[in-house]
Amino acid sequence: MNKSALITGVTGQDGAYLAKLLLEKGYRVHGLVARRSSDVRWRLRELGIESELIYLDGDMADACSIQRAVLKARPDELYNLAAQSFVAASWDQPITTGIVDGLGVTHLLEAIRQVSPDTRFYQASTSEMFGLIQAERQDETTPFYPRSPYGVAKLYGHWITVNYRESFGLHASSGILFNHESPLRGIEFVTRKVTDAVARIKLGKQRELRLGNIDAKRDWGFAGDYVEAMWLMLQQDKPDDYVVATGVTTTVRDMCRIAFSHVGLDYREHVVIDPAYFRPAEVDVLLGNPGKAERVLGWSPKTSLESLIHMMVDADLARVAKE
Ligand code: GDR
Repeated sequence: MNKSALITGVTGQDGAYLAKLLLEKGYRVHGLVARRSSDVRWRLRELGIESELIYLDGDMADACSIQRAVLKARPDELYNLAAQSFVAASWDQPITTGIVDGLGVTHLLEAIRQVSPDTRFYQASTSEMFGLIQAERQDETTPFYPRSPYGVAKLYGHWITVNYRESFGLHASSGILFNHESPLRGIEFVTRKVTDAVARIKLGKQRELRLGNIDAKRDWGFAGDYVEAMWLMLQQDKPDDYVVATGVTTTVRDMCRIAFSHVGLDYREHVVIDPAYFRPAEVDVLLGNPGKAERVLGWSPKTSLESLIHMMVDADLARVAKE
């Protein structure tokens, strides 16, 4: 009998890549989808897997719908990738962010505890939990000091996962993932905003690109590599928490330079600094140490930032040219 998986947030970037990986491994893949009017399945279509998933209606804010989905899917593995994941928006919607990204995790853990205690659980934790805490390289022992309602909500999700593991013996693991990008990244995030603009400027459809704090430093990896680490965590005998990162940090400015120069442009001629994109509180530097994931999971990142950004610019050039 094939293994069964349930992915919340299956229509997001990571959900789409993870669904593809699990289908390739022979899993029956269920995806939790909230009812929305707009087309949310475009990523699954781009990966050619839209018709291969089993869709279950459910909303992270609604415990009943979560329990029903867990009962229906009876998953061997449940991956919680659902979130209000845009940091900047979390100041505009702090309550929704808290309910979905924080309490929503408890809805899932309770459903597992009550109706499916053998289900293994993955929680999408984040480097945003480190926030203000700078370390030479942030790892599983680095303290947390989140800097946004998003980071605060995710910290609750992280600790409730640890707590249910310790309280009830659930096989529950957290991946503390640093920024991870791809051609399927939402346009609101800075890498994709830049690569889309590079394509539009190159093709004469846009002139300038307005950005906020381009001195922020991020440890950026490829989402396709990172979903493998999620799967590996749930294959271990013991649940645990792991940092997933590249161990290299780059400024937004240098990421722009890489993207623009890929098509022979100079970012300084197009990027305009706009205070509207500055955040009420910023995380200045993120740099992770993936040593534990390398040692225990045998995982390491395969894609450099240069090849990631080139992949994204090329995909956006093709997409914009077709518009
Ligand atoms: P982040 O990603 O907040 O790190 O969270 P994002 O790409 O939004 O920002 C990265 C950095 O770029 C700066 N920046 C801008 N950001 C955006 N979005 N738009 C701009 O115009 C802009 N100009 C400068 C930001 O200030 C920031 O410093 C991502 C999300 O995927 C989270 O869900 C996830 O948990 C973390 O990564 C790890």
